[in-house]
Amino acid sequence: MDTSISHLISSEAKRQSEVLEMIPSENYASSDVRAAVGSVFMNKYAEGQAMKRYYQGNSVVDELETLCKSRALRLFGLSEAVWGVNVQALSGSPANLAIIAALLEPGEKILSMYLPDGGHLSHGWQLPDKKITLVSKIWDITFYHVDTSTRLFDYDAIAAQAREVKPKLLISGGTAYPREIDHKRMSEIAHDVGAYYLADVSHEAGLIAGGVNASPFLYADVVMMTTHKTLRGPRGAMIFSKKELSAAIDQSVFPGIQGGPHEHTIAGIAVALEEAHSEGFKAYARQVVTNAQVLANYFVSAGLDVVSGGTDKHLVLIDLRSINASAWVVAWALEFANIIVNRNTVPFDTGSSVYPSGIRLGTPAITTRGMKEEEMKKIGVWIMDVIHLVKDMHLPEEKAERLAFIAQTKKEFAQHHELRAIADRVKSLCAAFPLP
Ligand code: DSN
Repeated sequence: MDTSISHLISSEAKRQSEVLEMIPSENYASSDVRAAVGSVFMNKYAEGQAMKRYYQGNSVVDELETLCKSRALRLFGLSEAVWGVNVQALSGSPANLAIIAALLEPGEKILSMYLPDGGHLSHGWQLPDKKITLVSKIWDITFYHVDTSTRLFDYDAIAAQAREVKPKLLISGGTAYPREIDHKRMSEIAHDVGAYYLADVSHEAGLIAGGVNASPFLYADVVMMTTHKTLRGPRGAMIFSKKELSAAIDQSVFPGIQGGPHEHTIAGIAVALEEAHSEGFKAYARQVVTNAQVLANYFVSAGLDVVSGGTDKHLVLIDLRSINASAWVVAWALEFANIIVNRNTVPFDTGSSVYPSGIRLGTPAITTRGMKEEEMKKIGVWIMDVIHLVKDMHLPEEKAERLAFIAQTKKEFAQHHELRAIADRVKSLCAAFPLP
């Protein structure tokens, strides 16, 4: 055994068990999922699709991948006659790249959500003077925004923009939009201008599987989801596409952008799909949303600016500008209190991606531990206590001063009595809710 690595694995397991993991895109996969990912399937090359491989020795892998795909279709109630599914994309960003490359010629137009409003990098993020992502270097990207006052999708505005831009692809979904998306309306907007509609439901996949968020499958041409967020599987992705698009998407994944698929991950995805096909998972998905709503309501009542006033999902986005608090300071103070969230851009952010104005937090992982409304109330109070403790601390504007402040603040937080007291309470709560 490599003692250095086994020591690090133990340290990370201890860290995960002693903190409230509240980054909304994270979760705890079951031991069965982890066993499948650590299995002998990692030793096999399996380029191509089942029964059409380039290498010998794939009879068992073929069975595995076929089973995984049929479980994926079953979980979302899809007919094999209408939908195809690809389970080989390594994760969400390569999956989106493969979809776009399959559907569009280079230079064609994409209309997608503006990243700081809650979109995703892989939907073509670029700055006015700099192409940041490969997608933005190859295709012509225009972004839509949320409404300035409600911070919700303004479907009429998106429709008007689509008529003007005439994209070949309309993308919805992202990382920090706390409300349900009207997939019917988005597909109509796309189809009215002759575009495909891609619903990226990476964040809410488990909530859709559990029946608490609306399914996009009646409307979208392609649905992409990662498998490690609310779906609680290993890190990976699945691309569902209308049958007539599936061959092009399969070829775009391999050989278009990837080599051999990670069959050990596909084994883990197959296990997660079976776990999600259960009454227990439906109850989990309901509790994820209930827990997030308890937290959102508490933060609203405590005077915070919860973006959109609440949540329909697993995530809560808080704009800290209304209380003039620094998201960097709050996120780090929370970490020293054993509560892990991420600092995040908010709609119409005046900060930057490194120093944005909000924090994003979510309930998938703590709900997997079995925490419910009662625990959410305690957690909400602890988070507010931390915010009150540090809300008057601000990052200096000037770079050298800022770096000195960051180093000094982390040292202070490590010794901070009140933060340590909250961290102890968090650890006790976590001890009562062991990891799967
Ligand atoms: N990084 C993921 C998230 O946190 O939402 C999306 O890719």
